[in-house]
Amino acid sequence: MERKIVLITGASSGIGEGCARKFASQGWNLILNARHIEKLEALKAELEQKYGILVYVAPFDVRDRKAAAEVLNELPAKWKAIDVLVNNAGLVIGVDKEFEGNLDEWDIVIDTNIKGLLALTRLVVPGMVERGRGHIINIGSIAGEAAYPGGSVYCATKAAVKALSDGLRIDLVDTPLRVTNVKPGMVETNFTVVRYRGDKAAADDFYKGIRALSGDDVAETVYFAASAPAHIQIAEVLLMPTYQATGTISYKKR
Ligand code: 8X3
Repeated sequence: MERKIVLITGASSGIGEGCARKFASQGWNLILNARHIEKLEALKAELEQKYGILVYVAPFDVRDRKAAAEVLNELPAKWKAIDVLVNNAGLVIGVDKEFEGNLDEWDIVIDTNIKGLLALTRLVVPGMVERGRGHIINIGSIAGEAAYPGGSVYCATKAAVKALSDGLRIDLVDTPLRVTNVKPGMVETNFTVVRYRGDKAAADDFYKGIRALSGDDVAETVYFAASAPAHIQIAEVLLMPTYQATGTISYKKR
């Protein structure tokens, strides 16, 4: 059976890991990217055994576009025809005010969320255009809809993901390729621990009183877009917990 291939960045945890599990369960072969190889190797062993699919481990930091190019250019022939690119790798560090935060941390956020996504798009999409087949699914955020306190740089990167998704959709309009921007609200993953610079208690407190989405919940939406009939382009999806209304308004039972 000819299996489809999905490349997922930031696949070692959270939404990326959820996507790996979902696509694997549907019989897709996976190219899994993250910075650290150990978690990817463990996922590979688990998912290959469980679903009889194949996993190619692609360890690099999406900020390092030379490393990304090396790994992707060296893909064995049978792995080159990527059907879906899930640009998921992303983070935020800190909840500082725009005039007080750490510029070095913001470099990491901007370089990952914007420039890393762009580098992967630039590396993978030309092959999709050549093959006349492909789908780019960017993980945006409710944070891209409007700025919120302590989030201006992160919100700006996710607004950029929206512009990059819309721009790519325009640039590909005369091709069969599709572009989707999936914009989650509150998702309970390690993302928030990183946001609070490793303070697990602060992260746990953030989710107290509300049932947040899981990485697996978001993966369902990603897969829905990826598996839609070829003539349907899910351009954007904004999804959030039932008790959340906007990036700043949610109801937490305390
Ligand atoms: C992160 C979701 O709600 O913290 O993309 O902005 S939120």
